Amino acid sequence: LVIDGALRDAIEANEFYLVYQAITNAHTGKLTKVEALLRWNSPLLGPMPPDRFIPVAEDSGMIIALGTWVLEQACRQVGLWKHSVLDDVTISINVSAWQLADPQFVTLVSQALIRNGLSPHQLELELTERVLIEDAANVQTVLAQLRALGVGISLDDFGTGYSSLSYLTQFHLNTLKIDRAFVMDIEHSERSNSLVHAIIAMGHSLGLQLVAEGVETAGQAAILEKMGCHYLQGYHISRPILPDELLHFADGRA
Ligand code: G
Ligand code: G
Ligand code: MN
Ligand code: NA
Repeated sequence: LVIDGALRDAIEANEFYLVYQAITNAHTGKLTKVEALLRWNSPLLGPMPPDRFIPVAEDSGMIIALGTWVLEQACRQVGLWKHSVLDDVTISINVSAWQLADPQFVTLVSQALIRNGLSPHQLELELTERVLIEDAANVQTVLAQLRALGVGISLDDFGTGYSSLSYLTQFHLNTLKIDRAFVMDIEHSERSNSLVHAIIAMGHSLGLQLVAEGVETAGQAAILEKMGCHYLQGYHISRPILPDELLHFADGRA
C-alpha cells in the first residue's frame, strides 16, 4: 500500500532510471546487445528493487505508464549512442503482460522507434512464459505485428516457467534466454549441464538465438561457448551499469 502511494508520483518526480547490462557474442566477446533494467530510487522508501514494485504497478495498472516510460527512455538512450562505439547495439526491454494487452502497445513501440531514429532490429522485447499463456490468442496477434515491424521477441527466464515446448513454435520468437538457475550449476551439476545442452540444441534446430543469463565465471562462459550458445549475459561480463559506464565498457569490446 505504501509502495502503491509512492509509485503514483514517481515518474513525474523523476525517481526512475535505467541501468544497462551488456550481452556479448559468446564467440567474439563483442558487445552486441544490452538489457535495460529499471531502478527506482524512492526518497520515501529508499532504493526499491523491481521485484517489489513491478507487481504493485501491475496490480494498479500503473505498469502501462511505467512500461511506456521505460520503452521511451531506453529508445532515447540508444538514439544518443548513435555514432558512438554503441552505434548498432540492440536494446532489450522487459515487457509485462499488461503492456501487451494494451491496444496501443504496437503503436507506442513503432512511435518510440521512429522518434528516436532506431531501426526496428535494434529493439528486442523480453517476455516471460507467463505472458504467453495469459491471453494466448491476443498475444500471438500482437507478436506477429511486432515481428512484422522488425522488432525482436525474446523468451526470458526460459526453463523456469510453464515451459510448454509448443510455445516455441506457436509464437513468433527469435531468442531464448536460458534462466540463470541452470547456468549457475552448469560446471558442477550434470543435470543442469545436460539441460542447458538440450535447450541449446533445441534452440539451434528451431533457428532461435540463445542467450545465457547469470554467467558469473569464466568456466561457465567457456562451457556455454563450446555448447554453441550465441550470447552471454551476467556478472562475469558486466553488472547492470549507467549509460556512461557502458560506453566506457564498450570502448574495449566493440
Ligand atoms: O534488475 P533486477 O534483477 O533487479 O530485475 C528483477 C526483475 O525485474 C527481473 O525479473 C526483471 O525482468 C524485472 N524488470 C526489470 N526491469 C523491468 C522493466 O523495465 N519492466 C518490467 N516489466 N520488468 C522489469
Ligand atoms: O528476469 P530477468 O532476466 O529480466 O532479470 C534480470 C536480473 O538478473 C536483473 O535484476 C539482474 O540484476 C540480474 N542478474 C544479471 N546478471 C546476473 C548474474 O550474473 N548473477 C545474478 N545473481 N543475477 C544477475
Ligand atoms: Mn530480462
Ligand atoms: Na531472466
